[in-house]
Amino acid sequence: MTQITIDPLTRIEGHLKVEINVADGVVNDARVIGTMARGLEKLLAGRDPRDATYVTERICGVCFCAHGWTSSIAVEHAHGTTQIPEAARLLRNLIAGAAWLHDHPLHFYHLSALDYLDLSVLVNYNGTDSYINKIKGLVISEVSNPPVEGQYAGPLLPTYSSDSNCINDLDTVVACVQHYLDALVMQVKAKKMSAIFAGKQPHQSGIVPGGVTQLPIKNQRLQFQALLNEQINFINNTYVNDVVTLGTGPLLGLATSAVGVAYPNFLSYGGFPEANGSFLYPEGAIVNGSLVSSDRNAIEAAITEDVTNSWYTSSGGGHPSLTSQEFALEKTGAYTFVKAPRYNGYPMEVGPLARMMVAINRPNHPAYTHSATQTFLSLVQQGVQPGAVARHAARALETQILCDAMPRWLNELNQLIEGGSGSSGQRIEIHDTAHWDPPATGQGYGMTEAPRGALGHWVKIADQKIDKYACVVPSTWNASPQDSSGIRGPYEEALIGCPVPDLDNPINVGRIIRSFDPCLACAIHLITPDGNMKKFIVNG
Ligand code: NFE
Repeated sequence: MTQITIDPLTRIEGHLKVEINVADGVVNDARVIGTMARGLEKLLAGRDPRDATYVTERICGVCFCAHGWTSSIAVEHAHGTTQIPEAARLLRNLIAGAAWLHDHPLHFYHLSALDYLDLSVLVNYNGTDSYINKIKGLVISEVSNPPVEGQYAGPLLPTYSSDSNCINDLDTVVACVQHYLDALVMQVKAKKMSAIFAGKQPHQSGIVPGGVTQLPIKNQRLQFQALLNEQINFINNTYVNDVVTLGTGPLLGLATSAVGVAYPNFLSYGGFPEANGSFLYPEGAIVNGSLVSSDRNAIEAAITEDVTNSWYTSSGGGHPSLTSQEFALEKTGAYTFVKAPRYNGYPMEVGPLARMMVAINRPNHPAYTHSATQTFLSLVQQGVQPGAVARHAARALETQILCDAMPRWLNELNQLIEGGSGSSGQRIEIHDTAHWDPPATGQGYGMTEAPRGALGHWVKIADQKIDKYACVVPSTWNASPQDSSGIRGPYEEALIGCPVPDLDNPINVGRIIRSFDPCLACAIHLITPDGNMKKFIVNG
């Protein structure tokens, strides 16, 4: 048996370490390790509850909208606010939706696609086609000009060597590298969309407890519409095409294998509220392949966090609002700063695949009949397994669902504003943040869907200040360690059985973990400037 450590595993976004044991060419044990200390919730203690929206957005540079939104809902819940203005609902959907349009293609093109491409066909190209040579020049300069000598920090490297699953058709590789570049431009535009309605990006400032800060004027709405049209074109004609074409073509063998399959347990809190109280992406919990609940309050009550193998005090499990936030670095057996959330004791996969699995299990929900959901269902019926390739397909297809909803929400917003229900530029929070007193005491939670999955914030308020704050983020669910029963988290379970025919080239491990789109910055929230965790704890 051979032990392999990959640290960091994630491309660009780091601090996720993976240790695997390989015997007879397959992984038979795995530990996923979050290597940064979590502490952001402690920083919130004693602060004004309204600060939580802005502070929690700093957890992460990609899903900040989700944190700000979820935090606002948690504070609203603690306050007793059950309804926000209709225009605020639409604006929140549009602000966060634009962030998703940035996030999902980024994951595919910039963080994952290179796991499936054999760039050597481009590097070794000797033809005269000027366009191909231009693309080749880009790849070569990545290879030969590392910004720090000997260290490849560029987007195309580091990467593992190609294997037999890598695509080596020159035209496909060239097209994917071109789309990699196109996607960068589209991401700038998606961020701009979100900033038009939310004041700035990253770290929006438009969503606040009670609503949003202002209504956009007509010019802003027109700008947003124009940029949205470009996004829809790119998502439908480039991103989804690439993912589905690759997944059902050259990668079909991988897609129909068990590579990267975790548990038949999936969780969605429901994402993007509609006017009638339902969600664009349906809520639900699937355990052992069956939908067991679609009641959000019941789901919330069934969540616990186990810290048996995490560097926190107390080994017992508890509701997220109760679990320890005190570090215990010397704890025997502990191996990660990530806690182990469980639903009724079960590890649950969250994210695009989970949302799609819930959608295909809820035939009466509007999402079920969407062509993207039906495409996913047909992939499953054709034998595509809920593993690495399926996660990419689900992510791309659910972006199409969002692309269909966003113009509708924008139209509704236009009608609301132009119909006279609120004049442009007017503040429309129901609790103006400057004049709204937080409740003296209260407790609440917010549950949303972030791009990487189910996101929950819990807040307890005492003396108008935050007494305790807790975040259970998507990557906490997926990157969770073994619990007190020795049950692995979803990343760990997905690695069991992973083929590693070449011990020097564990490319399948990267494919599996990256298919979840890990964000350890979200899962664990603080690092010391010198990287010395212990020193921080002692002095901190
Ligand atoms: Ni830092 Fe996040 C998302 C949240 S963590 S990216 O999406 O919440 O999984």
